[in-house]
This record gives sequence, structure tokens and C-alpha cells, in this order.
Amino acid sequence: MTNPSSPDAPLWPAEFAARYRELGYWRGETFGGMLRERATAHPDRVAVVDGERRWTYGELDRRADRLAHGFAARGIGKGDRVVVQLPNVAEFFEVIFALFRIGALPVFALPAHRETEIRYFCEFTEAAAYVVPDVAGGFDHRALADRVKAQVPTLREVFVAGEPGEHTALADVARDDFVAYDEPEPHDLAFLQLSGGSTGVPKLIPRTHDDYMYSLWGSNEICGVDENSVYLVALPAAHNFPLSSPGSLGVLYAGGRVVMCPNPSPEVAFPLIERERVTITGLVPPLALVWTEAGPHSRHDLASLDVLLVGGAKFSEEAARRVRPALDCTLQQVFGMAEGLVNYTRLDDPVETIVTTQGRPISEHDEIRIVDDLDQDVAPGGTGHLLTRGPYTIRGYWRAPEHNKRSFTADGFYRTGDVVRMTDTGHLVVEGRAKDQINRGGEKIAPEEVENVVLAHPAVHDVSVVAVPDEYLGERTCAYVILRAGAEPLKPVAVKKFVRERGLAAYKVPDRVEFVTAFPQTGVGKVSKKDLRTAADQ
Ligand code: OOB
Repeated sequence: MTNPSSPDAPLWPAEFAARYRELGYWRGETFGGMLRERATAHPDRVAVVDGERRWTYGELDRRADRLAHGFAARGIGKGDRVVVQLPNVAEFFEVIFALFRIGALPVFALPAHRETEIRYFCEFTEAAAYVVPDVAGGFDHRALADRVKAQVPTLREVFVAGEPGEHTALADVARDDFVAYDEPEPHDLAFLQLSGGSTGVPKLIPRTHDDYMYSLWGSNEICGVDENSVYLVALPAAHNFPLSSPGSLGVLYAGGRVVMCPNPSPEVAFPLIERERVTITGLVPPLALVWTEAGPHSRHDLASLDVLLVGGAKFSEEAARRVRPALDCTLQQVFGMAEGLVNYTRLDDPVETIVTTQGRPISEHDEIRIVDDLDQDVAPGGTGHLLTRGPYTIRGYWRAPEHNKRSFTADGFYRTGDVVRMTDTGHLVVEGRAKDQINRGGEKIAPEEVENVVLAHPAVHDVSVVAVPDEYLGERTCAYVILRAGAEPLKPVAVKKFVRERGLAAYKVPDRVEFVTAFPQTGVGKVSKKDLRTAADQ
């Protein structure tokens, strides 16, 4: 077996790949093939529910096929990038399985992303196509697509789920006649996921069929997912957590049912849980809090819910204790990352472990190191930086050789940027974070990305964006701004509006803006974000 590592995506060295295959982790499956097998085995079982639409495995398979041939007929093929920005609708699966089949790589944008992010994804990946809904959450994605298409020369096609406007309807792409295409191999890239990021622009995460598929069935075993499982996609479908931990793809792998939830509020989610007899779902901590508050008073029958996964940001012990009494289900904490490593508390762990730790890795072959600032292992039980390497953790970001030198050790460990300790049972406790990233209720914000946008304001001399502790979201953002000498005073709202109008996702718009005349400095004269955070929390 060749090692398909390319300059675009550093993959596992051949000896590691061989070991992961020998150990049976990499089973040589592709996503396209997996769906075909399930559709052959149980064509009439329901795979995806979206409102009144119920697609069986047979139907999803046929739809993915027809779209795959349609994409191929339009010249999209193996290795091409296609930015996919869809809300929680059934078409999400039709599109990604069609792309998986022809070996084109979905680039998983989130519905919240706006012009700045989308243009960057399209430009950087030299995307051939962009898939959007017509209107989602009151926002017209076709108009955004018009603007991006005008600016990105590689972008040949915009496909719309719904009313296409000037673009092409997905429904008109699908075709029944056979159009030949090159199929991907299990060791090929399957898609590009987005990193939460701690730099000016998000990094792209190259995942292969082999490695991602392992994370699915590995998760299924740990989360008790089988063909009777019904998974509610409450978080944005494209995010790694609801996609693969064990998520919609894990449940499809197991032959279960996926239910699309357009909005994670109890008003929308609880009736769906009752109607579809949902057994498992995943939430970020702020939503888990809302559900535990609403659960006991709900008139909806939530008894089918067996497992609630909570992750993406630290779930406090106090909140974790409320889950079972409120929702009568087992809490599973999940500490994962789109780069790979996923930790879960086990269903049969003692309650104290479930509420006080963020779980342990999926695999015995997830290598964990906890190190000090000099990369020396800390003593057992000590707190330090988490480094990891394993059968589904990437060896480098896509087209980022310089950044990779910093984010990975010479021997291939990923520097997660998380500060953790390990209990004597091998469970990890997240104690903090060393990367310059803000975790706003599970939504990751790279301060530098927001700072770059604020700096473009003509009245702004300098800016520093920091996290402020928040009871509900864990963290919110505060932008400290120094105005140019002689500039007209600005109102905070003007800064927020500027960021929004520049086309950044709403969750990146600073929650608070403070004007100052200077930043506190560290000993070597750098901006002291630590002091700014302390000041913001006063
Ligand atoms: C998930 O993935 P990403 O890529 O959005 O973010 C990863 C980062 C981690 O490095 C860590 O800083 C933070 O999010 N995080 C947690 C956490 N889960 C994620 N911090 C504390 N406690 C937790 N339970 O967020 C993600 C991917 C797959 C499954 C679950 C979450």
C-alpha cells in the first residue's frame, strides 16, 4: 500500500498506516461504499428525517448517486474542493455522500459563516463549487454566493438547495444517466474540516476515509450506537461533534436513523424527540443547561432519550450533576477536536467520573503526552499541555507547512493547545487552554482573526480581543480598542457593526468593546492579554 502523503496534506508515515491497518482500525472502507452497503443491506429502513421528509437508506443512496453523476457531468471530480454551507437539512447528506463518491472534498463551512470566511475558504482551497441553501435563518445565501463568485476565479458553480435564483438548483444537477468518475481509495482524503483556530485565518483539517471511519465505529462502540439508535442533529450538522462523535455519520454507519433539528431550543427539539423517539444527541454546555432547565417542565415525552453527549467546551461539574435528574438519561462528556482525538466518559463509568472528567480517548492507540513548556513529560497526575498522536489524529493541516512546524512535534504529535491532567483511571480533565483562542459556548474564535478586521477600521490604531468569563457561555469576547490620535470618538456599537458588515460570522462580533489609551504590557513589551482579561473581568 502506498503512502499517499502529499505536500497539501501530510498524512501518517507508512509504518503507522501499516500498524493501524494491522490493528484493524483502518478497515479499507470509503463513505460512498459504506452507504451503498447499508442501502443494499436494509434499503427500506429510514436513514434521514427532515420535517415531513423521510429518506430511506435506498433513497439516500439513489439521491447521492444521481447527484454524483450530475457533479461529474459538470466536471467536478476527485480531489476538487467544494465548499458546503448547509443548515440542518436532509440535502446535507445527499450532497456530502455525492461528493464522497466522486472523491471531491467537501469543505465544511458553518451556516453562521459570512463573506469574509466563505471567500477565504473558496480562495484558499481554490474551490470549484459552493453549495448553499436559498435562505436560512433569514439570510439569503444566494446573494452572498453572487459576491463570492464574482471574486473567486476558480469558483465555477454555485448549487442551491431550494430556489436557485441566478444559480443552479441541486435538483437540476442530479441525473439518472451514468457519468463515469474516478472513485476515491480508503486512504484518500474525504473532506476538509475547519479548525477552531488561533491564527488570523482558520486552518483546514484533512481527514481520510480510513481515519474518520474508524472514529465513527470506535465512537459507536463507546456510545452504544446500533441500528436502533435515533440521533438528533441539534448542533450545526457540519461540525465535527454532531457529525462524528458519534454523530450523524456514526449513526448512519450503524444503520440507525438521523433526525435533523432546525433549531436546538427545547421548543423545537423536544417535540422531535417525542415524535421520532430520539435515543441520543449531542449538545454544547450552554444548550445542555437550557435543556436541563426545561426538561422537568416539558409536556413532551423525553423518555426515549438514553444518552446526552455534552462537549465542545468545559461542562461544569455542577451542571453535569443536573443532567440525569432533569432528563433521566446518561450523560457522556466528550472532549474532542476536529483535528482528531476524541475522549468520552464511558456509559458505565461511576457517576463521579462522569461529572468530574472529560473522558478518555477512543483508542488504545491514541498516544497521549502531557508536557511542560519545554516538552518534558510532567509527573503522573500533573497538569500540562496535551499532545496527541493516533489512528485518527491528523499529522498536519492542509497546505500549511510553516504552521505545521509549530502545531506538531517533529515526531508527529499534535499540539492541542489544551491544558489537562490525567486521573489514575486514565481520564482527562481539561484545566485550561494555552492557545490564543476564545471558546464562546463551544464556538471557537481566534482573536487574531477578529483583531485583523477591527484594525481595518480607519479610526482604530490598535486592538486586542480577549475572553471574559461568562456564567452561561463560559466565555464571551471583549475588544480593547485604542483609537488613532485625533480620530472622532467611536461608540462600541459602531465597532460591532463594522465587524458584522465586514462579513464575519455573528458569533465573532465582540460582545463588548472598551476604549483604552494603552495596553498593559508583559516584561518583554508584548500586549499582556492576561492583564486585559483580568481587567475585563473586574
Ligand atoms: C470540538 O471540536 P473543535 O475543533 O471545535 O474544538 C476543539 C477544542 C479543544 O481543543 C478544546 O479546546 C475545546 O474545543 N473542547 C473542550 C471540550 N471539548 C472541546 N474543552 C473543554 N471540555 C470539553 N469537553 O469542540 C469537538 C469535536 C468533537 C467532539 C466534541 C467536540
